[in-house]
Amino acid sequence: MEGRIISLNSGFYKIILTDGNIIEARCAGRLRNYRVTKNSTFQVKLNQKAQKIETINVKLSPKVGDYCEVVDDLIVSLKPRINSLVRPDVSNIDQVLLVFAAKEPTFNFYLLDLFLVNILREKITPVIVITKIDKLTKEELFNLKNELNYYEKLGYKIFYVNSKKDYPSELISLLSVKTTIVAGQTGAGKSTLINAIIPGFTLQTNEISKALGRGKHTTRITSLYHFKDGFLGDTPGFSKLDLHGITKDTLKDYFVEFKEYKCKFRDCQHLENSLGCMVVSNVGKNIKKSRYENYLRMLKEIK
Ligand SMILES: Nc1nc2c(ncn2[C@@H]2O[C@H](COP(=O)(O)OP(=O)(O)OP(=O)(O)O)[C@@H](O)[C@H]2O)c(=O)[nH]1
Ligand SMILES: [Mg+2]
Ligand SMILES: [Zn+2]
Repeated sequence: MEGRIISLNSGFYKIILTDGNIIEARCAGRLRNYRVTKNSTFQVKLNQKAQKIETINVKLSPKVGDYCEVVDDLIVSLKPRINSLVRPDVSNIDQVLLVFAAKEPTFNFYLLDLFLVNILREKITPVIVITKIDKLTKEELFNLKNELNYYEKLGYKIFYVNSKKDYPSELISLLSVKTTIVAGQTGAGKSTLINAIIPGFTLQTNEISKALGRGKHTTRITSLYHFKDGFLGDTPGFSKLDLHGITKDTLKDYFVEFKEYKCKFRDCQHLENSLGCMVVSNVGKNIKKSRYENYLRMLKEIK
């Protein structure tokens, strides 16, 4: 039997089979990827891209999002992954809704840039969703939109929602036939957003702890839900994010605007003291200052 892992809880994997049935299985030890041949019978509409990937012979443990083969109640093999994120821990994703609260927790541009880098590295499409806009004054919202306008110009879609009231309908059309997950800080409103999107859903949500200014980790596991011929997944929030597999030389590739200014120096890291660097000379003009500062901060972290 073949299927896709939609959740993992204390060693038990929930798997949606190609016929739509959901079963529970375990995994005996670590697995080996196996070759996906062109005429593989695994032609579910769940995610056809899985067919195109070359075999990589690594041993890995199954995770949510993986396509797998099950014999009896055991996962026996995994399909090669298209991509794989560490936080949240999930694979074969087309799209991530980066959920940021406009307020509570406070909007954090560094986290946004960090997130974008991690997602772009895995060739996943980011969509920025700003929740809790009802908590801002008109002026505050205007200012936030003004700041975020820069990201829109970079080509990222941004949605502004009050998930408690509005039905973010424009967002829905982006979800069909794709695997999309919500990701973001604890208390940002990820589960609330999914409840607003999927009719009848009542995932557990929780007020963020005002005293601490951060959330209480309400969602504890990643789960994919079948929606619009694709999947929409809820994930646990986090308060910290690392850079995974990114080096000091590749970091700049994920700051898409840097490429536009065609720095003439080979292997330039666009450091502040690089005389004649076209990126540096555009900072504060065409390049948002906070983006550049966040780039330097990440570079420092990598080094
Ligand atoms: N006013 C308002 N409150 C919201 C909105 N979205 C979420 N909330 C509230 O924010 C709190 C946190 O929401 P959750 O959906 O539990 O947040 P989460 O991101 O899933 O949190 P974790 O599961 O811990 O990662 C809840 O009290 C929600 O009711 C919104 O658009 N407006
Ligand atoms: Mg949640
Ligand atoms: Zn440069």
